[in-house]
Formats: sequence, C-alpha cells, structure tokens
Amino acid sequence: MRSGFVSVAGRPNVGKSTLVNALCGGKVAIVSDKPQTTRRRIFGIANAEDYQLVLADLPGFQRPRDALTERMQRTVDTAFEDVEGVLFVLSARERIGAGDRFIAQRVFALGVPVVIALNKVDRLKPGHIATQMKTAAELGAFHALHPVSAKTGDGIGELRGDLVSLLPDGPLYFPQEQRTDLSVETQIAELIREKALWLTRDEVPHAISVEVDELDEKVLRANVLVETDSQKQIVVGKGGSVIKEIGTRARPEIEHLLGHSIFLELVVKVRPRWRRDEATLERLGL
Ligand SMILES: Nc1nc2c(ncn2[C@@H]2O[C@H](COP(=O)(O)OP(=O)(O)O)[C@@H](O)[C@H]2O)c(=O)[nH]1
Ligand SMILES: [Mg+2]
Repeated sequence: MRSGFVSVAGRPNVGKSTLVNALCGGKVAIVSDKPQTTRRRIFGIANAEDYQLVLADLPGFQRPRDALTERMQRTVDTAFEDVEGVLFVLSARERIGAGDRFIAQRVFALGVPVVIALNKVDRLKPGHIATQMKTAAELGAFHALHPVSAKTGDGIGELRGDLVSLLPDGPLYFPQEQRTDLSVETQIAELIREKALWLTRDEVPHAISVEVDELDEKVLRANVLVETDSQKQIVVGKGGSVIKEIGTRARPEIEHLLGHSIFLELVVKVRPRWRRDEATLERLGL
C-alpha cells in the first residue's frame, strides 16, 4: 500500500476544487465561478486497492482582509508541512503571471516534488496550449507537468498516476470507502452554500455562510447566514424565489449524499459581521 498527502496550490478560480473532485472520482469540494469558494481545508481522498492519495484542497493564496480571510490564509500557510508533494494548478485560459509566480516561489522552496497541472485546456487551440506549457515550465524545477481538463477529465488519469508515484509505502489514513474528511453536516452546508454562490453576485457570495441546524431521518433545517438586511433580501428573493431555487438545486445532491429523501427547510438569517466574529467562525468550523 502506498499512501500519503499532497497539497493543492494555485490562484483562486484556476479550478483546484474541480480538479480534486475529478481526481477523487466524485464531488468532495464545492465549485463556483466566484473566487474564495473554498474557505477551509478539505481532504479529497482517491482510493484504490494499492494506494490512498489524500489531496488537501485549499483556499487560494490571498491577502487577508478580515478574520475569515486571515484564518483562510493561515490554513494555506500550514497546509504545506509534511506533504509528499504539491499539486500546483494553473489555468491555461489566463495569462500565467505575477500571481502564479508568487505562489511558485513558495511551493518550489518547500523541497518536495511539485507536479504542475495546466488546467482548463478544453476547447483551447494546440498552439495556445503549447505556449502556456512553455511558460508554465519556466516557473520552477517541476517533477511533472500535465495539461488537463478537470471539466472533461482529459489527462486526469495520467496526472493521478504521477501523484500516486510520489507516495511512499504507508498505512491507510482513512477508511477506504471514505472520499472526504468533512462531516455529513458540513458536506450538506457546503452543498447549500454552493447553490447560493451560483445564484448571487458582487459582495453577496462572500457574505454567505450556511449552518445545519437540525438533521434527522426526515427533516433537514439549515440557516443561510448573511451580514445585512439588504443581503437577506437578495438571498430570499422576490416572494422567496431565490432561497426556494437554492433549495431546489441543493436537495437532489443532499438526498444523494444521505441516500434517502428529506424535507428541506432553509431560513435566511442576518448575523452582522459574522466574518469578523471569531466565535462564529469557530462554530462554523472555519
Ligand atoms: N472550462 C473549464 N472550466 C473549469 C475547469 N476546471 C474548473 N473550471 C471552472 O473554473 C471555475 C472555478 O473552479 P473552482 O474549482 O471553484 O476553482 P478554485 O477556486 O481554484 O477551487 C468554475 O466555474 C469551474 O467550473 C476546466 O477544466 N475547464
Ligand atoms: Mg476551490
């Protein structure tokens, strides 16, 4: 049995979480088109008969602005200790620039193998991909460089194989049927938050948090937290249309996760300045 941990680095929105899901063969981390979707470290676990690859999906590198983003960056800072390697994700759709080089400086200084994934190559011209590969290759002394699409699955098998080859002989860190370290409640809260992120924009997505209030065999009650009354109005929507749509989108995935149907009740609540409140952040597990 080979086993071990690999941390995922990269700018916000390059597709780290989508890639972790693709490598694990199922959804462990939520994904949206908004930056800062990932707020906490999530282990995505790829299991096979002869290996267990544990990927740490992380928030993107950022400059802290409040207690929440400060905690997020602290999570990132400590996540690169004791890993067998780093998966450094770039987007082939954007210019590889200063932000990527800033992260490159840090990951190549760690002294562990760095595997670069040039993500989002779907529907790009071969010439453009080749140019981006060349730029990516100049970032540092990488162990391997893979053009991939987390969306279509292109190149994912080869990338996974390379990551597994970094793992030493080791024990099982998690039961083999487990794909994430998040509790069921947290997975549910994240699924609801994901739907809320897709349906809101500007500053609203950043102000949203979700907590599961009650979960039993039949009923699931969850609070969608926002910081102001006007955000609440937006998340509730006209006649409750937005919060209803969040529930409609989240329910099938929650039922799939639980393996049975549930009655879902979502309540939008204002909790002023929760992002600056250490006690609330603690309770939300952030
Ligand atoms: N076209 C394309 N889009 C992708 C791919 N991977 C991720 N995305 C999109 O990029 C956005 C950010 O993805 P996410 O995984 O949340 O990025 P993260 O912030 O790095 O974790 C989402 O809209 C994804 O659907 C890919 O391979 N191809
Ligand atoms: Mg993410």
